[in-house]
Amino acid sequence: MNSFLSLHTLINQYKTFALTTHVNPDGDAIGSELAFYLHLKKLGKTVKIYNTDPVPTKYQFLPNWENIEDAQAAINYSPEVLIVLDASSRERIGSFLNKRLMPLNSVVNIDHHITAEEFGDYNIIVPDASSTAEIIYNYINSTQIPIDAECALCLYTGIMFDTGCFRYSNTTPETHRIAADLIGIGDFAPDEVYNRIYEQVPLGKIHLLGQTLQTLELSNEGRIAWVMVNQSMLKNTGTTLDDLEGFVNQIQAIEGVEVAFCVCELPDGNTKVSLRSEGRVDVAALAAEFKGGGHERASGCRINHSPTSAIKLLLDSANQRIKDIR
Ligand SMILES: [Mn+2]
Repeated sequence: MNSFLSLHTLINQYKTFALTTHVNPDGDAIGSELAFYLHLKKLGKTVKIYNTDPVPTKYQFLPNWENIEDAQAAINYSPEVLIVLDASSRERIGSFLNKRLMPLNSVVNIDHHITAEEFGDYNIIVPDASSTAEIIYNYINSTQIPIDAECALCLYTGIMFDTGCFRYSNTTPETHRIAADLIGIGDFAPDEVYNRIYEQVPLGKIHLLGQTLQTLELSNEGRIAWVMVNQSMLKNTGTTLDDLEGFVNQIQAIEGVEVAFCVCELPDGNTKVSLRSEGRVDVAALAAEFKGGGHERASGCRINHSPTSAIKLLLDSANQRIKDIR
């Protein structure tokens, strides 16, 4: 693992570090940041974490989450190395952090997204890894520093989240071996982590899900399914875009559905799209048509049209792709 060796050398060379991740950080983003933070602290480094968006409440059980600072706080800190985790592209860390932290002497980019851009001076991109947390597990294990109980909890959370609780196709025997090792090291119960991530659903989100399911439509003899969320639904349930997490999976779970998408109207009238595939249609390629990205089975994009027009465009592409596989 040459890239691990060069990262190790780089970390030994410098004293001051900043960590960041993508906007709307998820379990893998936060877990990976906190695990790397703990690792660097153990080495006696000065480490700060700056995120564009706040830590979602459900991750506020992870050790040191309160040390994650708002992007604006980076104005007072000039670290030697910036480590970007799970971000896919430099734009996804947010514009302020891009201007403030990117022009440093060393940028390390660690990611598992198949569409990840090599924007760093050092890029460790492992598309076979289930999550960024899995890459960090392997990295820390390649050093002489042991993974401790707190670090194990952060990494386990990242892996659990990005594999949808070991359900998605990115789950490998290696993922399970790593998870088993982390459970052995940590002093957490896996079902408690599950409860934290999946069973703290705000009531408003359930109301939003109810309204969203009312919009369900199917096409192509039930092979394509979609739902549509507008701004007034978010307003009347007191929810935000983040609360849409998981909705598209419910639609994809319908018997016979090959491609599912959830379109949401943005405040500017444009549309945010989440896509899922049963496995035969590559929705990363579909999202790429609209400059989006992700995985073959789970992707997303933004379309500069109203939701209704966006649905037409998505249907055209999905119908064509289904024709191609048949
Ligand atoms: Mn990830």
